[in-house]
Amino acid sequence: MKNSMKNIPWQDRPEGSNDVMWRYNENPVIDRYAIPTSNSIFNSAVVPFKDGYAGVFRCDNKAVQMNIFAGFSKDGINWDLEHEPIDFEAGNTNMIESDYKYDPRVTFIEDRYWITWCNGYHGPTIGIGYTFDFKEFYQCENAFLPFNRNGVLFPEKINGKYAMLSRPSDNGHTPFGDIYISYSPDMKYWGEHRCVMKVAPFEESAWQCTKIGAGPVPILTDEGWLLFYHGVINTCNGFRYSIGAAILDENEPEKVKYRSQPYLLAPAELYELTGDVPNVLFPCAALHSKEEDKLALYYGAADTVTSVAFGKLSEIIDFVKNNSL
Ligand code: BMA
Repeated sequence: MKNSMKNIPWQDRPEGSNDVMWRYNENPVIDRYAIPTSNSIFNSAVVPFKDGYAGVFRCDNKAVQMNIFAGFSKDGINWDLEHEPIDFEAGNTNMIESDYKYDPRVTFIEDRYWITWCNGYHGPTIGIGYTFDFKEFYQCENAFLPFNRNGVLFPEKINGKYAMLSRPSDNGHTPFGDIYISYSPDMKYWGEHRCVMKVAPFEESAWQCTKIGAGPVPILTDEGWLLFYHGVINTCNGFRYSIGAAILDENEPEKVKYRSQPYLLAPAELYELTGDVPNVLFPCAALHSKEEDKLALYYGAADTVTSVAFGKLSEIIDFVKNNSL
């Protein structure tokens, strides 16, 4: 993929830090009230677009209706978000019902930008849509039956088929959750469902012992697919969401080669610890440049605002390999 970090105001690891990833020092990059109707803007996805970036943003309004909005940026930090939600036309189906939309991911495959999100259809399931220009959008068949969340496409076909990670769930604040992969010849019919990875044993890695879900679109590296994911522990004060990473086999991504035992980022800053849902880091996008060895991770903080963290691609891969479960 072309250098997607070129306009980002990169920051080096802060002096004195040993952490594998570090936060942008002006976080959060998108305020909860960035558009007139919003209560919160978080769990959002960005991609390189034209001479800058485009994105699909989860904006909950002040009635706390969840919907997704297009946005544009020159530098990946300062965003202009549309004030109206995305209005989808029929894509490969006329059945484009949606009670709500949230937690989008975006990736370019072949000739267009594909979007997945959690789509309300008799409960949460995986919605799919596409756009060529972030102006007109088309909605396709839902990928799966309810209940499912965290549908994340791979950025290219694998063995001739589209591939998607997902996390079968329930209709509420699911107290379980493992990551599966499914394949499709046409983005409409999905099958060949395989388990990729399950929660970790409490005594080995408790931050990811209650549920896990895929985050950004996986990145192909020399070691395989780098997958950031969220991991959850159920505490006496509720769920706590942290960020880990795994490396999946390039040709058989249901095979996990490495998986981080320690988290890469966990709630620690005020904007992560307080908000509508405290103690949540929820990554939905990553920009990277292999040549420059740089990565920018976009994550929702406390279900309220959108933030960015940086890391060196090679160091993240080494960290996952050297600290694998
Ligand atoms: C999940 C989803 C996410 C949210 C998270 C933490 O179930 O609803 O959108 O960020 O819970 O509240």
